Amino acid sequence: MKALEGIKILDFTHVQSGPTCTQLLAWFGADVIKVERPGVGDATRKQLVDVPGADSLYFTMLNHNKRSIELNSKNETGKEVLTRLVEECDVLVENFAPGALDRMGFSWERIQQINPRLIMASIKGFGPGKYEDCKVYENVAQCAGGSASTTGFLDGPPTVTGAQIGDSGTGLHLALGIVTALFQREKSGRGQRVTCAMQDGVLNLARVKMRDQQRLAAGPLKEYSQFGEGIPFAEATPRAGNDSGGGQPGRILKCKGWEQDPNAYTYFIIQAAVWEKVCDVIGEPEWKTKEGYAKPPERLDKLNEIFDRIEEWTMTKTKFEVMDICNPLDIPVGPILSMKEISEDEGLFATGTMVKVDHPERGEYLSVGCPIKLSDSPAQVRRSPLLGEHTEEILTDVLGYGGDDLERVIDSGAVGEIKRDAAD
Ligand code: CAO
Repeated sequence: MKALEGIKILDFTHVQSGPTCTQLLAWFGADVIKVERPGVGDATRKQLVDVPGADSLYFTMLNHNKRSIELNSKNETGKEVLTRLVEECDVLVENFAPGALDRMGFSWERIQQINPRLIMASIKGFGPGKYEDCKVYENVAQCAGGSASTTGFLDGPPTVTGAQIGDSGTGLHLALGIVTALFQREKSGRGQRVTCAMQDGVLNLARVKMRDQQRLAAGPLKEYSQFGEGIPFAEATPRAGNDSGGGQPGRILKCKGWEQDPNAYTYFIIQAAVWEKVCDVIGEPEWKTKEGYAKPPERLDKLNEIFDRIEEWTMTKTKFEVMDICNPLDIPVGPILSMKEISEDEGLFATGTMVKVDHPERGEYLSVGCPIKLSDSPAQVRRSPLLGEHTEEILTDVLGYGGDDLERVIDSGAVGEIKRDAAD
């Protein structure tokens, strides 16, 4: 039995933020019914296409383990079917532009009338306030949530990160809100609204930078490289390059082969507790006791010199050799792994974090599996559905349509063309 078995999700999500959330719920065993516009579907199906005619990786990697029903929610019969879905499902998840669901005639008030046990979960770009009506994408959220202003180098512009903290990060937050609301419903019997704004989700992940904003009032942030370099702090948390956020000096350093390989680098942290081991490893044993080097505060104005010396050593080793040498000594290091290296990492395939999935249109492709492991409910990654692949099965098995009634719905044009031979 899967953890969320028996829970039905009306998945009205699209693009990335919402689908990330419902994909997690599907991996945990919920029956996720993805509602898509007839003949069109989630826009990502046709975005960044690599195999002509097939659903894109953008779509297939965000919609595993779901079923797809085509449904025009603005058509009268479509509204009837949607109402039936609201009656049958436990959770509705959506990330439409603000007001879109109301315009369809499915406001929160209306949904509560139809099914008071339903949990309605929404992602919007901003919470209530002056920006609440804005449409928002990933990088807008990274900027508005404070991440971009604190990412990058001091002498460069604000920078966005490759990790999709606005979209996937908010999807993750919303999933927690949904299972929490399901837990409360066990006791209260009532559904509730769950909302998560992308700005808020990013800010939550940038929490330590808000910590630093307040610490600035008490003086300069000594663990930032700029302190040791004698560069004054301004009013806001600055960009900290590759400094580590936890107060221990850290940098990204070149390793053997860096001239050809853009990822031949390692992260290297000089934790106070292992300073002596670092000195031995790099061949500077006298730094263990030398004045100006022995104690962490004394080293702050020498970090460039120290890391240059460590880099001289790391450049004689591959990033994996650095890891092999430093790890047994508890010196925290981390190789900069490329997506290519990760895509070939057998260990990640063994744990299901990376998976190979078969797809009728595109053949075998790689995907990232479920990063959260439940011992009693292991995730089995199944391919994403083709557009409308399960329309008939959902109308009959979930909603109980049959006979003439089913034909009426199909003939109304509300559910697109029925696919009776969808491939496995
Ligand atoms: N049947 C009929 N109509 C449908 C439908 C269906 N099955 N599914 C969607 N529609 C309609 C919507 O009702 C809406 O119509 P109205 O504009 O008349 O209300 C229309 O399709 C477009 O929906 P949208 O405004 O949500 O889509 P968009 O492409 O214009 O905007 C996005 C996309 C992501 C910017 C916007 O949805 C948004 O801001 N969402 C919230 C924030 C978010 O999740 N952003 C992350 C996106 S991932 O980077």
